[in-house]
Amino acid sequence: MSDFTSVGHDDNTAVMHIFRSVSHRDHHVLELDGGRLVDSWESPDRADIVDAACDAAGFASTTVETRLVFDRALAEQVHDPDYVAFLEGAHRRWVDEGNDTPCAMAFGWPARRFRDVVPKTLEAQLGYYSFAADCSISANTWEAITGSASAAIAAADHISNTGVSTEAAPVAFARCRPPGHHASRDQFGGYCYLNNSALAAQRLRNNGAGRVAVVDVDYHHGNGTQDVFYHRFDVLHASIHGDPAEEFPYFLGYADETGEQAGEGCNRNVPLARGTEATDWFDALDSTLTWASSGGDNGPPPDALVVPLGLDTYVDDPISHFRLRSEHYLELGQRLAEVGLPTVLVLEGGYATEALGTNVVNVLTGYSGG
Ligand code: Q9C
Ligand code: ZN
Repeated sequence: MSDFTSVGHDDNTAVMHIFRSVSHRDHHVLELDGGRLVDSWESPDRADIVDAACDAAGFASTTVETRLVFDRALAEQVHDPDYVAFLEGAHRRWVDEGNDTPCAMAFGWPARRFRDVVPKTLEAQLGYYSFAADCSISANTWEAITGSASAAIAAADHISNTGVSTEAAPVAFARCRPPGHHASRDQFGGYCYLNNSALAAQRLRNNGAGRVAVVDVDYHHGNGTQDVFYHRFDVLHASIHGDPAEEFPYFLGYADETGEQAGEGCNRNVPLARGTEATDWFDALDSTLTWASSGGDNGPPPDALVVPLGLDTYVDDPISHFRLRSEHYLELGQRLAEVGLPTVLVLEGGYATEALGTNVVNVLTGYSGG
């Protein structure tokens, strides 16, 4: 059974284990970008490149079987059950309604002073259950998103079960695709459908962690994860990201969003300007890790850490604008390991495919003391 009793983790020899999602290759969708419908930046190549690089570096891995691991009740703790059902059925309905295009895509959203009422038709529900046109639903999207969620769930179970017998805090890397941190309680967008990192955090809670901290290092604000936990005390959420005044998701991620009700003081945002260099980024990381590992603004320290791991902070990322270089990902891995908590790293963004394998391996290597 799980055991989050804290023990000394002086010996920094964490054994990294990778959990990979199946069925991701058949999820390839279109996005509206620069006024054109193009193949999504979030391509199947990304996961294949990460897998090849991790294999070459010698990390142990497990391929996660969705039907054995996907947990709908868990998904419904994090997401609106009607939203989950919508995702499952959307592409079938798209076809049944006579569409001959491959991707179901929204075109109208509930904007200011519109009503928050679930509409009836598929085309209206596509808008109701999403917030951006960079994200569509193809025939195999449900398979891929449940697979991706399963990788995160299996990684969470792994660190819960590894327990106190090991010398270093247990760690796992969920190689998820598609990513998840933009998916809110009831909206998809930003290439995300089910929130893999939120599922990992909730699973750790269900497995016995008293409190869980989520520290999101993707270039983009983790709006979905923030939304899921915004009123909650048991899961802290922090995100370091491009200032929403100039970057996606544009309408959430400001520093004054600190949580509400029981979650007041349990959310922290660090928006940074386009062009931010590694030194400033690591200053933000250090202060954020200190905040998270001490229990946020109030309450006890967390028992486990979830890191939505985006590699789109890389200097050559084609859609992002921070300036980290490949060697900085070794340092990121080291800093995360120094927190000393049982940790799940969850793959989020990162679109410079030529460097993505190296950058992921560097985080894992840095974490593992290499
Ligand atoms: N013109 C993640 O990194 N769309 N999502 C960009 C470019 C939004 C990124 C469009 C980017 C979403 C998981
Ligand atoms: Zn991102």
